[in-house]
Amino acid sequence: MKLNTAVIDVETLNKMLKKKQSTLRLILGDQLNINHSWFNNVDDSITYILMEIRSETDYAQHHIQKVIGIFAAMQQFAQELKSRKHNVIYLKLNDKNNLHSFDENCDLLIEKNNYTQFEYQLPDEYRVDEHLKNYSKSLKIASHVIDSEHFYSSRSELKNLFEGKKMYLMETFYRHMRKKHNILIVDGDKPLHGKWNFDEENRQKLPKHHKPTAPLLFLNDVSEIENDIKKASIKTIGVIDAKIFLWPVNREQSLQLLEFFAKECLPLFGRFQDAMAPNAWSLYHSRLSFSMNIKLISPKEVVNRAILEYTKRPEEIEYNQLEGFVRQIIGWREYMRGIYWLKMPEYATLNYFEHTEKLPKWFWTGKTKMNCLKNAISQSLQFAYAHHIQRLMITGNFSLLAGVNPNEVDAWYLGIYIDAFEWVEITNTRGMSQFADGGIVGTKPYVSSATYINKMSSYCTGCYYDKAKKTGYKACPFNSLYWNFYDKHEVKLAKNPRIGMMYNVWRKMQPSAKAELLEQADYYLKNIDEL
Ligand code: FAD
Ligand code: DLZ
Ligand code: SF4
Repeated sequence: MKLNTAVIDVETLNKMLKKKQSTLRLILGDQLNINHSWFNNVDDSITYILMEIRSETDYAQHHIQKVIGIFAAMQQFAQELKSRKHNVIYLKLNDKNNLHSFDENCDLLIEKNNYTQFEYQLPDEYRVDEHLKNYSKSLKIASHVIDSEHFYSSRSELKNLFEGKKMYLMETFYRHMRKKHNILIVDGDKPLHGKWNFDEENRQKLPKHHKPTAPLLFLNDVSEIENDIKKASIKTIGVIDAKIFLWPVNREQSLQLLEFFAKECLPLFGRFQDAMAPNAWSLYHSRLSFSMNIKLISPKEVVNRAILEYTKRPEEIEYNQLEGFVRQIIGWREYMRGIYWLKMPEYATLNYFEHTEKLPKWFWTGKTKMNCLKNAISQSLQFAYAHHIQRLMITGNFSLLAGVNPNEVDAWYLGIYIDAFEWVEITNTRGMSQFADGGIVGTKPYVSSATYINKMSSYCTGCYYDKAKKTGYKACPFNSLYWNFYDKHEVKLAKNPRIGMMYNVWRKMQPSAKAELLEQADYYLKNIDEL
């Protein structure tokens, strides 16, 4: 007998067998984008699956508000899809048939419901990307991956832009994005108002009697979700009052927060972007990172809404407020993502200064006499939020000066903030804040003594320590730790043109003064849990 052989794919085989085509589409907890093309048409042969699973609740010790926020948003999103007549399966945390991993749950459903195709959107996190790539390869049915249709740039855009270059300057990337997307551009490729970056007009301290606008908060009752999390004994950090979960959990609330930002906060956003004050936990910041990172709203919507407000109120909103805000989103946010996809997985292992210390215990309680750290940490535990300068120049600055292992620092940041997803957390923490990448993201380490903290905040006024003292009783720890850091890393840093000046000061200091500073730093480092 003569045999004919041919290579055919699974899809063709299914068609030949006249098997009814049906597709399982996986939606991750940070892919809640209702405007994705997946949802343009209702198709009865397609089923969407969302799942609350231990692989995701346990890969970091998350803030309780982060887990609740993601579950609440996932549940609302599933409801929204159902109300639009899509087929949806929602696996809750304590469902008996929940196997707690993306692949095992999908396997079970594929077997039970005979799906002929599996589809997912490009994940934002390397770990999940690898997991789903391998899972797809292992499947006996056809599988497809599609873009998440959220970002301005593709995963490889930054890589392509800097091909053959040694430095990955954010400013270069930002200008490229402005031109490519025609944002705040005139005459084809020129920056509006003659300059690309108006940063030097920002960065002011809050005036003494200035009362910042109160933040818009939501009163979401999430007690049911909190009970589920407690029942499953998931280890979390931080606190929650489950009757008043204040973060947006759906698109409508996210759009309300965007409106509030445009009307109330944008006019002073840039000016007080770097300011810090006790009891004012978000100042004029947008608090839109959570909504954007889980894709309830898109960066385009946010940028366009801010530009519209500026256009409507040119007398009230100075251009530097707008440009500063747009730069954070089309510049920093997209840039960090590009660096992530360029440098992972190696990026997660970088430790330029070879730091090995542990974080002080009070990073989990806020119980320290250092007022700046007490405020930044306490508000993070209370709200799962701190703004950029608190993250960079208070907690990040201290961790770097204290020589903490970047793995420890990353784990803390990945857990504590409601907006923390690895692609944007690790590049900011390990890169920008800890300089563990040796200068890929930043051109110099962000460290400071009390001088900077006092310049940008009123924390020092109420502090146990004395901001002006470098050594001795109640001397501010930042002051000696700062010089200790430069001394310890002279070989790695002295040649950096942005730091050379500091080494001139250090070298000219009296040997006795230097020794006193190093002794003070040594004492503080040995007694770090008591600070
Ligand atoms: P706004 O001040 O209102 O800024 C508007 C938007 O710009 C933000 O929502 C955010 O999407 C974007 N943005 C601003 N700065 C950055 C930046 N450096 N990188 C990326 N996007 C930026 N951001 C996260 O979204 N997730 C994180 O896990 C995260 N971890 C950080 C860790 C450290 C050590 C540092 C220094 C920064 C981190 N950031 C992170 C960046 C930034 O601090 C937050 O995006 C911002 O504080 C979120 O608050 P907001 O929405 O009120 O921001
Ligand atoms: C962060 C998170 C948490 C805590 N829980 C879930 C979950 O139960 N189910 C889910 O689909 N996603 C969750 N996420 C978000 C994922 O970790 C995120 O989708 C990946 O990190 C990819 O970016
Ligand atoms: Fe922070 Fe030092 Fe100021 Fe105290 S004195 S708030 S520790 S910088």
